[in-house]
Amino acid sequence: MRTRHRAVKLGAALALVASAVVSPAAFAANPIITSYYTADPAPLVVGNTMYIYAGRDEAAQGNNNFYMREWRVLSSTDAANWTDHGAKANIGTFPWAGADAWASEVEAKNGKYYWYTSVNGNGAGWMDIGVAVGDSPLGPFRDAKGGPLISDSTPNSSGLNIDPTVFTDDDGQSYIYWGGYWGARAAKLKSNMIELDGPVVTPQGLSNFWEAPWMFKRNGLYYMMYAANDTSGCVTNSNYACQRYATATNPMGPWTHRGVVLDQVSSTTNHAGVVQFNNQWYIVYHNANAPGGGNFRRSVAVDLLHFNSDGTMRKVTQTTSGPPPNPSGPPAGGTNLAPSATASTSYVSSWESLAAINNGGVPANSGDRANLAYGNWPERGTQWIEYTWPTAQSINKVATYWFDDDQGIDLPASCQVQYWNGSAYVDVPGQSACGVAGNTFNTTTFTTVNTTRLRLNITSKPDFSTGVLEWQAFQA
Ligand code: FUB
Repeated sequence: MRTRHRAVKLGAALALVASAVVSPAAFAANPIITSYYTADPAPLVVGNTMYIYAGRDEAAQGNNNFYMREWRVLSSTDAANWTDHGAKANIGTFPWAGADAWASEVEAKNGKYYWYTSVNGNGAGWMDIGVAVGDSPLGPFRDAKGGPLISDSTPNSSGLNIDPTVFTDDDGQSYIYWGGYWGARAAKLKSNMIELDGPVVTPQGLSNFWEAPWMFKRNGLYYMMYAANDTSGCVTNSNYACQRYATATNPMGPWTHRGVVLDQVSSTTNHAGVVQFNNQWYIVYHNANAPGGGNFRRSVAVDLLHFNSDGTMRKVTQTTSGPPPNPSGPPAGGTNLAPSATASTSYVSSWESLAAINNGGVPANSGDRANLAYGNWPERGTQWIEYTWPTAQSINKVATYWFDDDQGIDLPASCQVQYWNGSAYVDVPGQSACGVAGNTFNTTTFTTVNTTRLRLNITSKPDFSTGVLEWQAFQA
């Protein structure tokens, strides 16, 4: 980032329109997309889908300055083939900002998606951290606060307020970490996700921190990965950067430095994120490897990440092939008996389709109608869907992906799995919680039943109807 110069402010009235629809395209190599330049990737897993939120490098060839005006989204269900969803936020998303759509990260919380961004506000100082919010991983996103979450006027803020990474611990407490120019910072977030909760602290132990922190947790241990640019084992020339990492037993540190996980890349900046997806760990980063690429024309790459048995990270092998396809399967394996069943229901809206529930679709999120949707609007209260097989089946698990159209259909208040015992419908025995989370398969296990008919009772929230994108039933 030493070569970074302040970009020309474009003015708050900049008329940038985030793309509403972009033709999807598939990619299966590194960089994962070469039709334009992408940088500062932040992965997020929702259900069976990995999303990557990335800035777009628009600098002309030979221009040694960042020119970045929008943030884009890509997604994959196998971490190898990627769909481009276009720009889902841009400088115009933040009316108080004017330029420099730098590194960002999305955090899921409270059923919403909070997009923390580095952006050049029009106030005093240079870079600020803003936050946008949306109801799905693909938005639409709107400014959540009406001003920066963090700016130069935030007490004890970083010398450069960029590169937010947000982490939510198992107890529900969220934290934000950020910083550049060697100044790492951390703070708690209030549960509304748009206010700091308490003082900004300076984390201890992040040796040679330069910028681009990324926080995650694995097996009870906290990991902070970050860009460093020292020449003591990191880079050959301090215009470049590597990714070092540290671990801690508390999300606020103190941190113990563990070493380099990603060597210098072909671009001067080095910005990465780590995520677990379909039982495999991945690192998502950028380099200058696309045709015509450079330090201000970067491109996102994905590679496998491995841990040693003591929890330390192995150094990443940077590839041009990318990882092998790792498709989503059913939640915990087993044979899904749903496609061989006949489906019936208490009610289906005439424009929706009961066939949705057992057509084998893998929804990207709860609003994804790509493989049809079952909905029972305007019915309320308890409705049911049911499977019938010509012969008895042994079943001990179901998985439900709820439909939520953000209109009359919402996630249910509760649900209950029942089976036909030969004379009546009764609750399946030993039933685990019947989950009602959006954007994921909700798995319910129970003691094996032998039956020709299985039913899902769905109880709506007041004033809403309910819907299902996929209902799987597994052979015991
Ligand atoms: O893309 C602009 C800046 O370069 C990011 O905010 C830094 O992390 C570095 O990648």
